[in-house]
Amino acid sequence: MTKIVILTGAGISAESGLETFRASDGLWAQHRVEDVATPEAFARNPKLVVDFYNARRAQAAEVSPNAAHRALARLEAELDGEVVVITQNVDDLHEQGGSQNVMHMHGSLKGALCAACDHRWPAPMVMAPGDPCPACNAPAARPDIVWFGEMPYDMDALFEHLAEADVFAAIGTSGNVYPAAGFVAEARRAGAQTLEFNLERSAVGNQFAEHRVGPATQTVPAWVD
Ligand code: BJW
Repeated sequence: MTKIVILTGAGISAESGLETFRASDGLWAQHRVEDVATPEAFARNPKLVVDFYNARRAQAAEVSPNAAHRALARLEAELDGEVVVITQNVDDLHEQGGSQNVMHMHGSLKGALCAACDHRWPAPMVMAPGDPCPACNAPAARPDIVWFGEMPYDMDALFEHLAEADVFAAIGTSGNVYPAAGFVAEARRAGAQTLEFNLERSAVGNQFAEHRVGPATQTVPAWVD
């Protein structure tokens, strides 16, 4: 039975209309990463951080899955084997596109997390700093997002999937952020065939055996179908 593990990044959602992080007009061009995506930034200025994620949540609610998301859902439905999508994205376009086996290693815009007791619950469309936690009542609600310096979700399960992969494909990710950037090395160690789908070679592009260069909405359906 073939096992395909797919890592996705902001590039797969770009053609749905969501900005990537490291393009010159991307998210980090308007916000210094240390101002919005670290626990220290949230402690210093919770309103700035919560407003940034409120704006991202509103944008994500406006967009739809594209041909690349839908192709991955077809792959999962039709493959005689297992497809696991590990996404770094905090949107839910994979699920909207029909994928069922999706792991959100960097959290989700749809989630809230208690900074005091780690309870997780569905986020309202507009969060406010100091919203109370429904479990412990501390005024400590924060977006359920994995920031720099924090441990991504489900690491043990992710590494188990990588160790069992026959094929590892990375789609639309720049290879700048670890541990995700190290997954290709892990998959190679497991003997997987490795492919990268991107507009250009990523920072870890030389570790992939194959490259499909171009927009994901073209290269991913061409691979799947
Ligand atoms: C297209 C396209 C189209 C465009 N078609 N392609 C080892 C070495 C050095 C540092 C570290 C290290 N290990 C850990 C660190 C520290 C740190 C880190 O990596 N720092 C680096 C900056 C060096 N990592 C962490 O702190 C992580 N935690 C951690 O490591 O815990 C300890 C641990 C140790 C060992 C094992 C396990 C754990 C946490 C990282 C959290 C990242 N959080 C963010 C923000 C929150 C989410 C959000 O707000 O949305 O997550 S950062 C940001 O980058 C976001 C993304 O998920 C992530 C990756 O970005 P992505 O998706 O690759 O986007 P871009 O914009 O960079 O690239 C887009 C790509 O698409 C480009 O290549 C385009 O060409 C392409 N593209 N359009 C195809 N149409």
